[in-house]
Amino acid sequence: MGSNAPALKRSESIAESMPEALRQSRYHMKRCFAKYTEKGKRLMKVHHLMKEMEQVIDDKSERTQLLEGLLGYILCTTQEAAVVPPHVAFAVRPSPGFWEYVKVSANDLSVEGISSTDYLKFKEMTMVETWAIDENALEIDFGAMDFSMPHLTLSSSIGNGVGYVSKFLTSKLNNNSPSAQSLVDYLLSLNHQGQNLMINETLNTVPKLQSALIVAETALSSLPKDTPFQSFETRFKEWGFEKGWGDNAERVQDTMHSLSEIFQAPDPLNMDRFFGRLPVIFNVVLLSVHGYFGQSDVLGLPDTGGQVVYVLDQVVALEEELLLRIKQQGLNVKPQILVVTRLIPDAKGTKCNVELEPVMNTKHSHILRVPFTTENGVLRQWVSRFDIYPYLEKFTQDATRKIVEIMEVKPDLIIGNYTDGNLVASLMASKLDTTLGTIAHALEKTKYEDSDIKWKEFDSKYHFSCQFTADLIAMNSADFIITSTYQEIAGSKDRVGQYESHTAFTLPGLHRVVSGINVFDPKFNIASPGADQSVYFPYTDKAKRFTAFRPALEELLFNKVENAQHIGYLEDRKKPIIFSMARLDTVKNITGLTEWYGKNKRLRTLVNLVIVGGFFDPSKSKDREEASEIKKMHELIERYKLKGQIRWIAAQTDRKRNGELYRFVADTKGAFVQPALYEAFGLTVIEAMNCGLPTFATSEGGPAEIIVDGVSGFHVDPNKGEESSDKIADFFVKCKEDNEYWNRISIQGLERINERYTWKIYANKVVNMGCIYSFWRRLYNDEKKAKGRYIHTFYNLQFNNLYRNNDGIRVLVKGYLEEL
Ligand code: UDP
Ligand code: LCN
Repeated sequence: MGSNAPALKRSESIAESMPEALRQSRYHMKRCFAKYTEKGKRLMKVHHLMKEMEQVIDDKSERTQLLEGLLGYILCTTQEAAVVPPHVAFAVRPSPGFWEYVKVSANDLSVEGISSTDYLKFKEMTMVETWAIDENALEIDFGAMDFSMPHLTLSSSIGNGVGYVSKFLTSKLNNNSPSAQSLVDYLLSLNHQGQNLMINETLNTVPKLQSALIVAETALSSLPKDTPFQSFETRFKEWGFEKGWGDNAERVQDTMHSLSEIFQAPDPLNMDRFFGRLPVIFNVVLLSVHGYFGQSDVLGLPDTGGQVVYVLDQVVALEEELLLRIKQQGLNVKPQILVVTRLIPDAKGTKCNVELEPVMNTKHSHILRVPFTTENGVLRQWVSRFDIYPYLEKFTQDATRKIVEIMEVKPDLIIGNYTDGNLVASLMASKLDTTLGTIAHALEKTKYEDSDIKWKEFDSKYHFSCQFTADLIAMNSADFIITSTYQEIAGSKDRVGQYESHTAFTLPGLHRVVSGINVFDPKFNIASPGADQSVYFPYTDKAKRFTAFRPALEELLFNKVENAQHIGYLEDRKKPIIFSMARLDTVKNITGLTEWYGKNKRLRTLVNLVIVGGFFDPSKSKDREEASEIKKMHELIERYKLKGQIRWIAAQTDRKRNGELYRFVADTKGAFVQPALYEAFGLTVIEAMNCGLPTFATSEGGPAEIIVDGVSGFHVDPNKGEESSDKIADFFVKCKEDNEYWNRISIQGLERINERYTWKIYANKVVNMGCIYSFWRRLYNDEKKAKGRYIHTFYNLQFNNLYRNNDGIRVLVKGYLEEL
């Protein structure tokens, strides 16, 4: 479709504009629809639609003309079509988050707008007709519970939830509205271990609080700015003000003024400012259940990747932010953060069998490990994240007890990570009535084509029936959702977002989700992670560099011996290195990169290839995908005779040494390549960029947003190997021609990181979320309760049965128990 293709008129729906578009090319369209329907029922993707159209309209200029018109636009924005002759039902996505469904009759080309429910039924008809026509098929409709909560309306606003909640609060809290009293009640409820904060009962109405604020502000204006709160604490308490407003006269006055402004005429700026200063969060629980969760020697173990890095860095950043805020609030309180994970007795030499462990680089944060138990006792070994569901309910109960015992109060904020952590977090937050944030890292649904409609094909391996259901429960329970990038929520112009794919989908035989999540819900926020800048810093920071690792890195990269640590060798060590590091999952496409390199003679002449990931004996891998990727790596090294140009190094667990490894590669004027078939975010991308290493990263997923192509790095299309490997080769040719080119990309990568991808920016955003959504959930308490009851029913009647009756899981659980 040309860029000047006529878009829909704003006022027109697809259902309204399509008949005219079809009429204009009626002859061709009749033939086209006859072709679409001639094979009977089936599901078609946009490339199928295009291909068959090409077969029907063989004149290229006629085809181009058609594709440049409205019809081309409609076809290009179609995500899929369900063919049930004589009809073809289209799911059209004109822009991120917006969907429209229409059915077209192949007989007379009549067009009718249909609901998402009807579209899903069409889709089911192509596979499981009995379910599609079953009048009692279970339909899940979370949207039915959204009675009054405001929603965004523009695709471009998606992901800026906090900003819009401030705006919505502004209109809701205008003078004399009952919501202004809700704010007073909320302030009255703030306390730390039973001690009031901000105000006490003396100021229990808007007028009383407003007058007291005027008196207090006048008193404060006569004090030196740095007068400590303690000097006027007693007088303020008599007026009804408690601790929490600030640590000195200036800050207290500033906070009070923001509140006075809100009462007078609310505006988003003061709203943001005031909520950001409230003493709401002291005790935080972060749930990250699966994998080996430890601070050393765990990375690269099955199911143990970026999530662990993310959560550990997150704790450090959150604790720093809480300590800063608590000081500024004038309080003398210790924050507590507990990272809750599972205790694995067979810890494989890691500390995953230790119950309580302080988190490094923090003062008050711990990892708490709680074992999985069944009626047979404690489960000793690691369990894949795909098989984990049967253990989670009991784990939630045990962990909740333990958390309250250790914290001695209930947490103020619970944040879940990934499906299992999010499910546990939802159950826990509902039990404790605590504000809930969730983080997906990567939702699995979009990783596999048609994973919903064909769920049965995947279920024995992945148990997606459990996973997608758990994800729905968590995302609907959450008060706010933290995402790493926009694309995670709503995708891009052409690609459906991970959350967006849960808007309407169907698991035939289980349930039809007619409204699963609304990406325009202001609960969605983008807060991208950073990389630990004490570990990942520019290669040019000579004084900071961990030079002690040099000899070991020399050995790791250049020693010609093959051993359990490395295989292959680098004949010409003067060449720059292209480097990649990842778990050996299929989706990481490390084998793809190896093949691109193997096939591209020019690239092979220019650079060496270094891969870090997995290990070398497939028979020793317990992970289903890892074993096959290991085998494939060996085959590729043989097939393309890569020895002499490739070094394959086993998974590395020492972060500091890895930091130095990225810098070592930068010293060779090399590059980092992240070739994943799909990557949710991609921590390695920002680690490399932090080290000043020019980075080529996949155009599929988060990295496409992190890097501005050609400026702060480059995008590579994982599905176009030749084009991608040529792009990398072109870069190295250009570096030879222009001495400054490599440096420019390196510096621009660093600039991009410091503007957007740091933990400081992240922690500030997340604590603000905790503060503002704690009030937001109260304001919409009735709605929240109704949804809570619906979720409770769904969990008990559907989810619980799913994992109990899931044959695949039953066999696995039996297997685990027999090993005991
Ligand atoms: N990593 C590592 N050793 C390895 C492979 C990966 O230390 O052998 C680290 C890597 O530096 C990064 C994380 O594991 O911090 C991987 O995160 P990413 O977001 O790239 O991918 P994920 O594994 O979470 O899918
Ligand atoms: C999981 C993933 O797949 C990565 O893309 C992320 O970077 C990582 O988690 C941390 O969020």
